[in-house]
Amino acid sequence: MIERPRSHAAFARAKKVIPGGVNSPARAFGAVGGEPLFIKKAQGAYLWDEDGHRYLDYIQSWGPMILGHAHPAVVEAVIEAVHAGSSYGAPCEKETELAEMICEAVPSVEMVRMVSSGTEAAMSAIRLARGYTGRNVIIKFAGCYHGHVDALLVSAGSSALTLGVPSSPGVPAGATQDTIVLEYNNVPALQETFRQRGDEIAGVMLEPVVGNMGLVVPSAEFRAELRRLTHQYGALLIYDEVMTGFRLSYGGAQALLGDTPDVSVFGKVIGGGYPVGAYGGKREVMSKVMPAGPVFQAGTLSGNPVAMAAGIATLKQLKQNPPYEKLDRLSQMIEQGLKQRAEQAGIPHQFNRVGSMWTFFFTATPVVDLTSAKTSDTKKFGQFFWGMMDRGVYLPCSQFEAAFTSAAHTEADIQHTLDAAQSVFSEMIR
Ligand code: KE4
Repeated sequence: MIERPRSHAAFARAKKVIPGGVNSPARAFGAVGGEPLFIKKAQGAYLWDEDGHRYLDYIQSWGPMILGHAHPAVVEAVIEAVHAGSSYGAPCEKETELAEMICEAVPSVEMVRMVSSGTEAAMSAIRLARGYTGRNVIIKFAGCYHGHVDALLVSAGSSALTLGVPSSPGVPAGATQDTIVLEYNNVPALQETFRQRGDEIAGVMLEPVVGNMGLVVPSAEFRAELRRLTHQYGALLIYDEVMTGFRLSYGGAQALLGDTPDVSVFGKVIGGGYPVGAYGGKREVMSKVMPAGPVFQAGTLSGNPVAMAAGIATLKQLKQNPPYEKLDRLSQMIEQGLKQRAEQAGIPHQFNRVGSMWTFFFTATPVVDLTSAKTSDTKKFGQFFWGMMDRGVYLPCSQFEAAFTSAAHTEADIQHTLDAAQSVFSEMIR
């Protein structure tokens, strides 16, 4: 493993004043061993660490940087905005402009409320579902992650799963007593739950394409039953598009799949790397949100003009120069190249992908839910992760995360990625 003395020193310093030396456990490298790299700068498809090493970036801040880092249009918009002040505590037109862009892009969304993170958006969507229906029970799916919301931090994916702590200390039983956790893609379990408790269910929340147990695709039957049963029993269908929104298509996963949820949750891409989350849906539902309706939700920096400027600039780029065909083509090159090299090396694997979100699983078992995802050899993943890192390719630091291709990646970058993987696979089977 390459020595990285400056990151090592930075980590030691950080651990003295920040729990675990990081501001989010997902970055702690707990799942792959070793120490996190401290990043000095990012540009386009690349990250540079404090020791001056350059990496091809497939984590992209866990999804927001679809255009690549420090895109000139976003930088320019943010600089212009910041000179006009960074937060007013009063409404400004930029909030309306981004809301209009989201509503125009996502037909199921007629109104939207801005917040400052995906967690805040998911938490608020749950409260709205409960306030709108007058019911308490929420269904979520094992392996899906919706931020660190007490009610949903049960069998969560992402770092909670990675750290082997599917439900966290500090979450009181009262906060999760109304949360039912089912297996993703398990249609009979969904049907039985609605049969037994349908009139208690306020909402069903899911990642419409999952990133947080590694990439997992919903079956058409699962999606159809979700929509049919929620309609039949008067529960809200909530698509958490924090990761997939404006990433899998300009209209998100729901546009790609042809689905119409009642409420959608957004984050990541709509902030262009700045703190933005949002939840939106039908006018009739969203009109319940205060001050239009009685369901309380508020936030000091919600819709602040600088983050709005970054989101608007990002969505303008995505609308004017849609990268989705390129993202799919480059990601398909990765898929075909990695599968071919793994087969040649005799390494059991699965490769799941939708557009520019993908995961290479070290398992021979098709990955369709959390149980099958967890058949993956996480030790092998750690070897792969560090082998690729030492060859200048920065992958998500967990087997149970999705990797992201950006519009800044080039075919040469993909070729470098495949050459590195070939070298690592050869090392792994020696
Ligand atoms: P944030 O609160 O981190 O902005 O969003 C929470 C969230 C909600 N829904 C989905 C589908 C998400 O993927 C996320 C956050 N994703 C993780 C990585 N898988 C963020 C990384 C981190 O927590 O540091």
